[in-house]
Amino acid sequence: MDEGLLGMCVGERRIIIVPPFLAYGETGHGTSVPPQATLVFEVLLVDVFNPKDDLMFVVKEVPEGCTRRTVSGDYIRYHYNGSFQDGTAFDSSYKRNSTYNTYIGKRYVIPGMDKALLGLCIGEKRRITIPPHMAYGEEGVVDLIPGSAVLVFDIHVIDFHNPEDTVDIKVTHKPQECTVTSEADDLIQYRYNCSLMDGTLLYSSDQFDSPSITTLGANMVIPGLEEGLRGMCVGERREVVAPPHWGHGENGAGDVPGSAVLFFELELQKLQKGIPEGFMFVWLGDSPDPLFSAMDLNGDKEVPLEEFSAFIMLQVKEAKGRLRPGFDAGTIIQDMFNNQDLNKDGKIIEDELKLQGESQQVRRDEL
Ligand SMILES: [Ca+2]
Ligand SMILES: [Ca+2]
Repeated sequence: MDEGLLGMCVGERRIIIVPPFLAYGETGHGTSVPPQATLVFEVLLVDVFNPKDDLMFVVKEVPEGCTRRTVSGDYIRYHYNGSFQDGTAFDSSYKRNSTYNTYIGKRYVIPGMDKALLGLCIGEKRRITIPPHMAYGEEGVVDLIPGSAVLVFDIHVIDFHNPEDTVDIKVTHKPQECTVTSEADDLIQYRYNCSLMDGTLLYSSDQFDSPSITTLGANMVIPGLEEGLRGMCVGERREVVAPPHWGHGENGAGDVPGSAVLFFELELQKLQKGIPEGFMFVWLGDSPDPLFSAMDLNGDKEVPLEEFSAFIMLQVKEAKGRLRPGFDAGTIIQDMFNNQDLNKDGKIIEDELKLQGESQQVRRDEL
């Protein structure tokens, strides 16, 4: 039998005829094998390994332009089909409709897989063969993996990142005229596509009827997108890769799976410079002088909230002043009015404006 099994490959079937002198000879064996019996075995080789085997892999697919490969300490998300050497499937991440996620090199997975996950590219597909001493050993796993089984995994790397990663920004188009760039407080309009690293499109500004508008620094978008939108000029395009700790984190959100790396394609369409921290309204040129008579639209020497509001909105409309972008104008104007109406009687008179101006430099700058 020893001889008959040599040189077989997995899946091969053989009839092995063993003469008595190579089997149980003159004595036979128990009640089932009589003396001098020639034995006929039908053999199917299911699984083979050598204790000296290392894991083996075959690269099935590597995306073009792969510049970074997994190292120990990275966090990887991958899909896999697990089978035995005879092709029988025992597990698959696809049937759970969720990637398998793990840190590499921290022994969270079987030793063979921990080693096999090194040196991979995003999008790469490999077939990995792991001998039992690098998998579940002689014990196996009850009801799932027999003892001493060789495991074959077909894996597809969806993405990986390192906890140290920051946002990766690649400028794909820069307009010739690029002097005014986006920064905190600016109100911007932009186009974007947001995808997973395997190319699955999650969100796109083209899906919405209204344009995507945000105030930078106002915590309105995920930090990775915020970072990617900074320092852009109108017309500039970028590709931005945001690791999950700059995105939706371990839990994900909406269609974004937990710990997913996000890929953004961005284009800045409009840029409106914002207002410095601490201000809610600024004059874009010189303020009217004298201010009170400009504010007192009907000339009755007092300015109630309605009149004050009409005055401010007129400045905004004529681009003489700017309210803080991204905030409710009515609320801002009410606050500004309350600051000027020192005696809280619901109207501003000239003396209040003067007093305010003399007592608080900051307030005068505001209005
Ligand atoms: Ca008035
Ligand atoms: Ca008053």
